[in-house]
Amino acid sequence: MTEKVVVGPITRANNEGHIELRVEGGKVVDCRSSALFFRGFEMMLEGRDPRDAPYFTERICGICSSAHATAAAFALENLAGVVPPKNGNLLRNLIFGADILQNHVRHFYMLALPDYVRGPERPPFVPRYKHGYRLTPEVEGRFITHYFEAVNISRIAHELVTTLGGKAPFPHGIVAGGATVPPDAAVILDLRAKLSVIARFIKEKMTPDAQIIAESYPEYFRLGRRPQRLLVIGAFPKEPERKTFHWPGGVVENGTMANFKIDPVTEHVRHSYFEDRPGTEPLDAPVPKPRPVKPGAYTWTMAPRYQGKAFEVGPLARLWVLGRYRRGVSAMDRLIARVTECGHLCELMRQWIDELAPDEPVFTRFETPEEGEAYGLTGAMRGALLHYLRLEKGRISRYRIITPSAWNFSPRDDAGRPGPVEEALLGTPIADPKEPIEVGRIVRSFDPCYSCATHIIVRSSS
Ligand code: NFE
Repeated sequence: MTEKVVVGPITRANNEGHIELRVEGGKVVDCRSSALFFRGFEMMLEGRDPRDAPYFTERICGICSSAHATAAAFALENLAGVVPPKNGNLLRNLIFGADILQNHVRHFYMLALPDYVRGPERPPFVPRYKHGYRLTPEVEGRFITHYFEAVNISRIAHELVTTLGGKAPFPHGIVAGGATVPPDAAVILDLRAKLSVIARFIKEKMTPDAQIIAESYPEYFRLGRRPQRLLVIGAFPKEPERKTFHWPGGVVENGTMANFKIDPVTEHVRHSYFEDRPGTEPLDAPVPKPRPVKPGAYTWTMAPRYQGKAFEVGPLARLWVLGRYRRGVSAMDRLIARVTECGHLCELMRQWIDELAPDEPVFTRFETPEEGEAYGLTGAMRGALLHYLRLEKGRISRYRIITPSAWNFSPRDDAGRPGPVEEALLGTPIADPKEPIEVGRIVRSFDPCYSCATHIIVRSSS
């Protein structure tokens, strides 16, 4: 007998998603991952000044705003042929790095942990499933203490963003041409002090906590597995010209690794609420028109593919390419990789603070070109982020965005092949279809962001 199981809305995620499963013989035999609202930022950008693109695209999402600012700034710099000063590059790396720390600490403690730790009998820990938790009350108590400390640590990380970017979320310090805040001695001292508080928490609490979860729920190294297809776009330029990256790009497939290129990237819309067109259209083609009523469609996310295949993006993919974590591709591997990445990021941020030069410039002036096109590429909190910018008469005539959650939460493609989260859920044993705790654990291991995945605020009524 086949049973339909619906988990929706997916809570403890950035905006809402929806997972529909068919369970047969205690296992998932079919799965659909949906994002149920339309956004359309690309359309809002048409006709605007390209210098506004970082500020506009940041509003796609509060949890990864600096990633969008970075990609948009890179796109305009690439088009204008402008190189920021060394300080500009370092400051942007620091704002973005602090925002990633904010995200990862928040994800581990506030979004993922309640899947494994019961917590006290009060909100936000209830309501919750009754079964599937296995930590002792004593260990749970320590986790809950750390949970509340993590709220403060995540706030301190946001303060770092604010010190250099003016506000958080949606910092104004990342612009085409560099950054906006000169790093004087007081700023540098403040950055160092706050970073050391965050780094200590990550080393002494978050890392051992992740280890305890991994040891207590070892079956999650087997659950949430999918084929080894991992994709990374480089992040954190080592130099202002962006030739090499502290987190390099790469494409891993069944044991082989290759450089990431733009040309093999396509977007399929057969199962998305957009006007149909083949998934072979080039990326610089116009944004497809929304079609909220379309047979066979089940999500507002398009399906990005690389060489026609579904690739997973995120901290696990990044650490794999970097050679710092290569255990497996499962729900627990994703969780551990995200925590591990925080430690590495703190080391890099210390180095960037040391390299700041107080009396040197932070911004390179430039003239906005009238015509042209360019990509802005970076790795965001959740993985590969791509912006495409085309200018005509000095205004944006076309803008395309492919976000990490679009990669991970994509629906089936033109050939009917599932997206990464769908792949990860297929075959999962569901102990109790009334309490499918396994689904939340696997889905949250990808750190879902449905805001970015669908990138308007209101579902179209046309
Ligand atoms: Ni809304 Fe985002 C990140 C981007 S999407 S969180 O990270 O881009 O996955």
